[in-house]
Amino acid sequence: MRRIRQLAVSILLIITLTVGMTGTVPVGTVRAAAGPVAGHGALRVSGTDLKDSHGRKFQLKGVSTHGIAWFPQYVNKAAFKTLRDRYGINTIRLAMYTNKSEGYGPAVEKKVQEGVKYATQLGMYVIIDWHVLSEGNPNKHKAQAKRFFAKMAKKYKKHKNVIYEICNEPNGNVTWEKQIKPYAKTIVKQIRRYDKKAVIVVGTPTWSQDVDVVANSPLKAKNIMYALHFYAGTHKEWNQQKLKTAYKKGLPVIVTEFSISDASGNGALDKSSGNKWMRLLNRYNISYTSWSLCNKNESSALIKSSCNKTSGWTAKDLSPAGKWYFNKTKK
Ligand code: IDC
Repeated sequence: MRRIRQLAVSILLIITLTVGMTGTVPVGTVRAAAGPVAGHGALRVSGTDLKDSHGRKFQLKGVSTHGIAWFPQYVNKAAFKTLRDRYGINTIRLAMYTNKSEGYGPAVEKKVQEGVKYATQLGMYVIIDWHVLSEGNPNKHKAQAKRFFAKMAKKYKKHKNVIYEICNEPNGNVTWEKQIKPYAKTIVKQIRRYDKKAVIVVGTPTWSQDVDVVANSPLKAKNIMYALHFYAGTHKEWNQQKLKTAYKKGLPVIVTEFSISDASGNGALDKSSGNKWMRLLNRYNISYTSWSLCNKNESSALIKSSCNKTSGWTAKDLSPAGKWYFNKTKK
């Protein structure tokens, strides 16, 4: 009898230990180390939605760097980890300006690859942003873009977490039909030579505002999303209407850049306009990444200008825009 009781106690002990080891603690640890990509896998576009590998609707909640030539110090693993673990961020957008005068060259291309490496190690999604801005017309650097995206697609074709954004904000005297669509066709074809499935984000006319125009003649390719950018202090109902029109026409839209500052990246914050935008994005399951991860003395910067930390930020290190945004993303 005593033997049996002893045996029962031992079995119970073994069960408890086994459950303890293989159950909650270690699995939780592994999951935390592996990050969102481990749970959601490769993403794809389905109708207006971004979906994960289980076919469930998925939303990127991200942070965009400022130009990585100016603020390379924020492209570090500890920074991305802080954003992931403390603020619920699942995506990093690496903004690489495309003019030599804005730092474009081999050093920033290397920085992009460094950023992709950290994001991958942390199981985060990462957007490689070809940051067309002052040149207006994306065709101006089309040859470089072709070369760059071929290189990236070859390198990252097996990655589940890499997203390509091929022209940040076309602007000036360019239209969807004449300049942007032909450019997009060329670059998409180039990426697809190596990477058949990765999500590709295409910029839209007027600093990536005219998604309603693009909705009338989107590209025929698969896994494409179209960028809508807004700065809530400047862009309000009129721009939201463009989004509503595009969405109702079935265009898959992604907000790869936004802030609650004005369109200059500075000025007063408009939280109430920002809140309206966020409600709309969540209602439509639209992904977003906020401009920008830096401590520049401008109101869209997410870090206080007096804070020089490049990771490990707590609430007191965040700017008012940072506090507003991370309050929404953190779990
Ligand atoms: C801004 C930066 C600012 C920089 C300027 C020019 O916040 O520090 O001096 O670019 O390089 C965009 C652009 C984005 C802009 C941002 C704010 O994609 O590069 O960043 N903005 O003006 N589109 C609309 C607003």
